[in-house]
Parts: sequence; C-alpha cells; structure tokens
Amino acid sequence: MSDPVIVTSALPYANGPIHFGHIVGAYLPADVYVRFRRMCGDDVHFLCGTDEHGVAITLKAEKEGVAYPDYVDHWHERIHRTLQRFGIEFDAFSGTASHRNEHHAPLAQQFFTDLLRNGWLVEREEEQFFSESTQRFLPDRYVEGTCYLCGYDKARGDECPRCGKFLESKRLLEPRSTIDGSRPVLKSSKHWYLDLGRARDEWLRAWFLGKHGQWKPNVENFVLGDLAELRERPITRDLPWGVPVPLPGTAGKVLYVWFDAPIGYLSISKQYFAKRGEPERFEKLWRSPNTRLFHFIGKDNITFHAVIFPAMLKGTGRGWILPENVPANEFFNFEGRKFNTSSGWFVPESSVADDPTDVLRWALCSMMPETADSEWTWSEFQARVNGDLADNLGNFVTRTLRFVEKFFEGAIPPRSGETLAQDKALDDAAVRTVAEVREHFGSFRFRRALAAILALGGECNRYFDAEQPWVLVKQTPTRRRAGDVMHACCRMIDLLAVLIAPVMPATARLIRRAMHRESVPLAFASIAPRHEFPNEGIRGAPLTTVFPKFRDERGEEKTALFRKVTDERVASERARLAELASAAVAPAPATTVSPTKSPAEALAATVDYEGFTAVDLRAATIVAAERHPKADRLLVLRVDLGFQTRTIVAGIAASYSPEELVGRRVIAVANLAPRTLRGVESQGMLLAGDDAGGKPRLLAPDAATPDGVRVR
Ligand code: B3M
Ligand code: ZN
Repeated sequence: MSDPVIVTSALPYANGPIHFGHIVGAYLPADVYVRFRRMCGDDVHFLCGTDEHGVAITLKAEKEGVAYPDYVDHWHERIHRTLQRFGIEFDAFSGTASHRNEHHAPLAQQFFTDLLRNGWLVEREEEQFFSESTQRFLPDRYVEGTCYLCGYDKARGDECPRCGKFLESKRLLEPRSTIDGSRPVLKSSKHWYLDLGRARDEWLRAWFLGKHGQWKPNVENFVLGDLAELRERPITRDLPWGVPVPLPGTAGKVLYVWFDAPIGYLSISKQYFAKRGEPERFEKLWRSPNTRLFHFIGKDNITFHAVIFPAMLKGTGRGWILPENVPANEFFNFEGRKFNTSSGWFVPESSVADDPTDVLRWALCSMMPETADSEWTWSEFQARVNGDLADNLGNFVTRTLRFVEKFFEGAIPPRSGETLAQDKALDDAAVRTVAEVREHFGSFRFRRALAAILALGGECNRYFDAEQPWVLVKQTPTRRRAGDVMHACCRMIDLLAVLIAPVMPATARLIRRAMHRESVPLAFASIAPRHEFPNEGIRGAPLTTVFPKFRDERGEEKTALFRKVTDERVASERARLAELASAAVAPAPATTVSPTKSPAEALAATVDYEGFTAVDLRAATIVAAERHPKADRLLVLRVDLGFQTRTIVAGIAASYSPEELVGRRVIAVANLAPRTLRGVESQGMLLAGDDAGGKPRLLAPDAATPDGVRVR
C-alpha cells in the first residue's frame, strides 16, 4: 500500500445553508480527488465537519433566540444533507462543538499550551470595545462602523467587506454595537497573539518557497502576497461560546474560531479512529512524515490554511505534518453575480430536484473555478448535459450496447484477432487519454480531465460512424468485422466507465452493471498502460438481461443514460432570475466585444446584419497549448468553448509561449469550416488584433462572460 493520504474539505460554518459555490469550491473537488486516489490504490481518509464556534454563529443564534448547541445542530444536519445530495462521501463528518466531538476542545487547548510554552504566543493587555448596556465585550462582528482604510460605513469589527482588509476593531470610526446599536466604550482585556511575523522569518517563508511550482499558481500568488503582510494576530476572544482558554483567571475567554477550526481536522480524525477502535492511528497518521495532507478550500480561506495553520502545527513542536498541497479554488458566481441566498440569487434545490447527482457533479466539475473565477449559468448547464453527456458519452454507450443487443443477441462479440489501422489508432487514443486523465485528476485540473474524456468520447463516436457497423453486419463476409468493431466499442465503454467514475460514480456503476463488469476492480492501475477486456466477450451473461434498459441505483429502469435539458427549462429559470434582478438592482449590461482594425487599414466592404450574425463568436478558454510540430509560427491549442473543447491552430507563436496561454480567455470563431494547417486540423479560429509592431495580440472576453456565451 502506498503512503497514507488525508484529504479535508473546509469545515462549513454551521450558520446557514451551503450552495453550489461551496460545493464546487471545496467539497466536490475533494470528493473527486479522493475517489481518484482510491482508484489509484491509495489509502485515503476523507474528513470534514461543521465549524461551530465564532461570532458569525453566536450572533445569529442570539438573534433567533436559540441555544448555541441547538442552533449548530440544526445547520449541521442541513449541511450534511446537502453534501450527501451531491454524492460527497466523507469517512467522517463531525464538528467542533464539544457535544458533537469530545476530542476537539482538549486538542485545541493542547495546541494553545504548546504554542505558549514554545514562545509563539504574545500576551497583551489591550483595549476592546465593550457594551455597557449589555455588559459584554463586542468582538469582531458585534461592532460595526466606518472603515478606517476605505471609508465604507458598514465595515465589521474583523474585516471590511468593501476593501477586504483585516481590521483592528478598536480603530473603527463611528463604532456601534450590532446587538442594540449603542455606542461601545473601550475597556481593557487580556489576549494572546500568534507571532506570525517571526514564524515567517524563521521558517515559514522558506518552507513555502520550497514548494514553488507545486501549488496552483493562483494559490501560490495569493500566499506570496500574504507573507509580505504578515504580523501577529489575536487568537483569543471575549465570548460566551467556544473553546475556553486553558489558563487560570481567563473566565469568559475562548479561542478565536479560526484558531480552533482547523484543529478540527485533527480532532475529527481522532474521533473517527477512536470510534473505529483504532485510537493509536490518529497520532500515527498525523505525525508520520509519509502522510500526505491536502486541504480543499475556497479562495477566501487560503491564508488560514497555507500560512496560519502551518504556523500553528509546526509551532507546537509535536511533529504534526504540514499540508502537501492546498488546492484552493477561486470564486464561483451565478449568472453574472455572486451567489446570495438571502436575496434568492442561487440555484434552489427544487430547480435541480430531478437532476441525477452525477449530472450535477459533471456539470459543476466542468465549470469549476480552478484557476480563475467562473460561474453557473443555465445555458452552460444545458450545453454540458446535452452536449457532453447526452450527445457525446451517452450516445456512444447507448448506440453501442443497443447494437450489440440487436445484432449479437446482447453478447459482446469476441475479437477475431485482426486489427486494422483505425482500431490501433483508437487504442492509442485511449492509452493517451488514460495517461492525460490521470495526470489532470492528480494535479487538480478537473476541467482538463473532463475535456480529455470527452475528446475520447468524440473519437469513439467518430470511429463508430466511420466503420458503419450497420452496413457491415448485414452481409456474411463483413459480419465478423462488425463484431470486431463492437468489441472495440465495448472496450472503450468499459474504459470510459473507469475514467468517469471519480466524477460520476453512479453512472460508472450503471454502465459496468449493464456489461457485467462490476466485479472487475474499479482501478486506474488496471487500465494502464493498455486496457484489457476479455477477448471472449461476455458470452455467459448477455447484455440483454439488463439492456436496453439501464437499471439505476433505485432499481428504476431508464432507456437513456442522460436526459436532455430542455430549452423551456432554461427559459423558465432565466425568467425567474430576470424577475429577481429587476426587483433588486439593474443587471449588469451584456458584454459586447467589437474588434477594431488598426486605423491605417482600409475599411472592409459593408455587410448587413445577417452577414455579421452568420459568424458565430464564442467566449472561450485555452486549456492546453503546444508548439506546432512542423511550423514555428503556429501553436496548437485546446480551447474550451463551454459546450465542447476543440483543437485550434493559431499563428500566434511570435507573441506567446504555449505556457503563458493556458488559462487565457479568448474569443473563438466557432462555426468556421475546419482547415488543416501543416497537417493539424484546426476547428475554429481565435480573434486577435495586431500590436504596434504588427505582432498578433489575442482579444479576451470580459471576465464575467463565461465560456460558450455568444458574442454579438
Ligand atoms: N468555516 C469559513 C468558511 O466556511 C470557515 C472554514 C473553516 S476551515 C477550518 O468558509
Ligand atoms: Zn475598507
């Protein structure tokens, strides 16, 4: 068995529902990664739970007049249900409140005393806001006022929502209590600060720089910015709910929620192993240099996971492991705006109630904000489901199995032994795809993994079309060849089922069940380097026992793998949003792009509007780039058009290196007839203008315009 792996997802605050933005940011990618690594044979522990302390929770519970434990229990249950709806399967889902996890507070207190003993904490008597009307201190969001950095008048005591800066509460201008609006006074109180500046100078910066190139560039850049600004941070609060400060004379003081929350990863695994009757495994796992730790989080949690928590872990001197990687995602928006549950700007559960979990997982993975912000739009959802799933993968699986059923009595025909060039080409494509998909899943590039799977699906469909088995099967001399073609197609289906399994586990099971392949281990190891499929076909158990009706998890029969999303459905979702938008703020104007030629160039002949609209321009993203093997001027790009990924050959090598193009947004001509440029077929074109020196420069859509949107 290989090295043990711990995968965590950010502990969601037990104070409200989680939505698509959370799912796609920290939970789905972790779940996909866990399934992937298990398919590679790794021993993975996948841990999560709710974050149950802190002012965000006490404030809301108090407003609702509910006891803190009851309040967090309510949200713990709800959040867990939502996660299950998306097929996220943790080994443990617990929390940080003592009534849920008896190991949490003692462990968090141990961290505090370790850090204090080792000199990483600074004790200081400081003035804090205090409410005379309610006789309590007002930490963090208990005070609001005007930001002393940017002037925003609804800044909170801990940070400013407008300028995003961490604030020192007592410097707020015009402070007021959020409990009753009264003006607080300053009163002195003792607190402990974590000396992050010293940690940075002594080892943290060096540790982080040593990881250069291993973390996602968006995360690396963020942390570099953080390191420059590090200073000490208070880790205690005057609050009635939380982990008590473990020192005499500190009644009413608790550990700051962001201090105790990440320790939850350890306390939850401690509880998990204790429950399994193997308590010794907890420390063994978390202190073994061989254990590999991964934190999946959203962008706004980077500082805590990549800087502060490592400083805490190391500062204890107990040899706790540090994260190997923190594959944080960027922000995920919804139809051009931030998700906002209170104003209704989110995807209600009822809107996706009939969508199978796998379909949502696939769609969300394909829109994941891996390196840049991205968003959910209903039209993109439609394109993913109809184009990727129904027309590409679903179509191939269904047409093949139907054919086998109709012409071969449901028994996958054995291979005759004769291999033609096109069979070999398909095999080679499959071998390449397995390597690519493995590489992409392993490096948190889920969108690229999906694009590679779809590219293979496309090859498979083209192979089916080109071989015309429906003609071959009609005549005795060619019937054997029809059997070979079907055998090849079935092998590809079997392989595709493995490739999609991290993202669509239920669909993978469905397909494998239909083909009686369930007992074969679902493993990447078994399909590399060359995929084996029984040559005798599957005689004893013909497909007819289950096909053409796929039987799903609930035992229901389905005649198609994926159901298409109708235009009506998209229109009605859009109508709901349009109503919301007009009720609230005016929607952002649609993005228009008008590529202008250099003024020196003569104006082209006038075209009418139809002439212009005949050209289908789409916002897109370059997902891979390499030099053309035969032409210095050309680059061969893989471009994600939202609804499909294509190869486009572009004459831009004079201006760009392949490396700098990956992730770049572009505008593509999507309905240009394919052309072959020095031996490589180009399925479209990118818009570019020349710079002053006559070198091509690419045009980019607005960041808020997602891939696939038509430019008009
Ligand atoms: N609860 C913030 C959030 O949910 C916080 C994460 C804690 S991870 C240790 O975004
Ligand atoms: Zn501000």
